[in-house]
Amino acid sequence: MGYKVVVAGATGNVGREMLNILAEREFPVDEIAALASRRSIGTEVSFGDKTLKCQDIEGFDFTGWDIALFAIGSDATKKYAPIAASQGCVVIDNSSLYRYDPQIPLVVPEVNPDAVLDYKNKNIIANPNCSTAQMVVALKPLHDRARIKRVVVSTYQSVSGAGKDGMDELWNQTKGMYVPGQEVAPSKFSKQIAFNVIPHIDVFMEDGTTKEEWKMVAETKKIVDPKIKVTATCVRVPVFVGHSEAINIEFEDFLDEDEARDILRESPGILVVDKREPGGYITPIESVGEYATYISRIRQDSTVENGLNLWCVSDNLRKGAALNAVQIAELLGNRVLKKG
Ligand code: 11C
Repeated sequence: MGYKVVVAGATGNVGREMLNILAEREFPVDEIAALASRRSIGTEVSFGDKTLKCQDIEGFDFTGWDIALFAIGSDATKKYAPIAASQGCVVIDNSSLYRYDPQIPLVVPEVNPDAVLDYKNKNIIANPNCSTAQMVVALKPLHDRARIKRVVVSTYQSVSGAGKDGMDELWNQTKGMYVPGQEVAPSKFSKQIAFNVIPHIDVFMEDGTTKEEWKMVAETKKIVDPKIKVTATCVRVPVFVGHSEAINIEFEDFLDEDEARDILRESPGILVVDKREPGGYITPIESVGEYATYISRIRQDSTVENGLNLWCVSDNLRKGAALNAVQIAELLGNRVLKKG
């Protein structure tokens, strides 16, 4: 006996990946419903070798459904998640709406699996931001060994983080560069993204940071340890899928680069690719469609007492969103709901 599973936002980048990953990982599904907004009712989406027709999320009765994976953005989540939760369906939400609510667990299964049990508070579990998810998978085992004091991270984030419109803008703008009269002006992004980089993701905060940068700080504290100080610079780059991060870590205790490499090699969710030669590292295009968070360029930072640098790459639509959500569903299934 399996679960009755809902995927809300099934036509979006993340919703489609949720369906793919549920099928790939053979999540025990008895029945599945793909939900979307009114304009996408009837749109067909794939679930393994099956095709599902999207149903209207408005008015959908979640009673009797076990788990709902939500990828519909904060505004729609605000409307529909409380309905699903109150009808007894556990919501695993990919938006930022509930992440900072102390009552709601924010879970990365490799890092804080026990937090999933707090789902009971509101029948809702939050999925972190993509740039945080991959970083904390790498930080946690190193923190357990040498206690992290401070993290300085610069991100190189793909346009798929901004949804299909972001991907279309990069594609059309790049093509338009070569066709006189077909130039595409910035619309989804604040400046040209083709052949450029933009140091701005999400809205600006009062202190000059962006919300994306603030999320990395707040979410790392909630998931790993509130004592860890994080400072981030988040940058959009002309890459379709795969976020990269240059991470500088300062520890309380000394951690040798070789030991760090061994620890990361043994850690769940991580693949170390770290040869000190041309090509001996991972680039975002190689992470596409994969589950792993890849770590390369592990090296001592001798400019601080106990410092380490590393390069971290992952598929932002997978570990950064859909995969993490499905892993939470698996955790919930194994630890709490126990069917399948
Ligand atoms: C981006 N990280 O790359 C964002 C997308 O809070 O879930 C995901 C935003 C979020 O633009």
